[in-house]
Amino acid sequence: AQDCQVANINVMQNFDKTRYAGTWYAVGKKDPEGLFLLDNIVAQINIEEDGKMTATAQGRVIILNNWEMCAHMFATFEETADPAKFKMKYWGAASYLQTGNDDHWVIDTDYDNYAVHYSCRLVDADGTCLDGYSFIFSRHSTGLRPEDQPVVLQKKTDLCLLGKYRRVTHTGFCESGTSLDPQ
Ligand code: AZE
Repeated sequence: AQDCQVANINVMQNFDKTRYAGTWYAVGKKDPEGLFLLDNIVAQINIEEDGKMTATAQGRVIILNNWEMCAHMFATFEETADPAKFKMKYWGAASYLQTGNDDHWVIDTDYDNYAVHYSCRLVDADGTCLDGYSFIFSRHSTGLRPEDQPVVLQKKTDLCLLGKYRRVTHTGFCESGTSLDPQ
């Protein structure tokens, strides 16, 4: 919806979590307030034997003024009445990382190439989002395919977040074994 009301945001129709499973590279992000993942962000979505969705994620962070590390995160998802809207409980492999309970909405995906994620943490009195974040995910670490770019651009516009995204680089920081937290 173009009225920027969180309650009117359209999410993926007939969302199929089994097709959403697997590796996603963040190629774009809109940051929330406060500490956040910087770059080299990779999410791995899993469907457990009981059918529940879980995830692991990693990304470069800077914590405690200037301590750069690779954050290893875990998440469990609670389903809601809408199959594309989840509640995500998450925590870090190390205790000094962030824990939280955020919305995890899948706005659009073709499952094989791109996914647009959205999470509003704080809805303002007027119904718009006061603090939230969004990821553009790709199955390819190199970015979106040219044919997916107009689709994603339209979704950014629908979310009232056009111009608020930054590119997420993948330099191998979280693959190089320089992580300081327990693997
Ligand atoms: C997400 C993909 C699914 C699993 C998880 C995700 C989000 C993770 C964070 C992590 C923040 C960590 C910080 C550490 C200092 C949506 C990428 C867990 C928001 C800030």
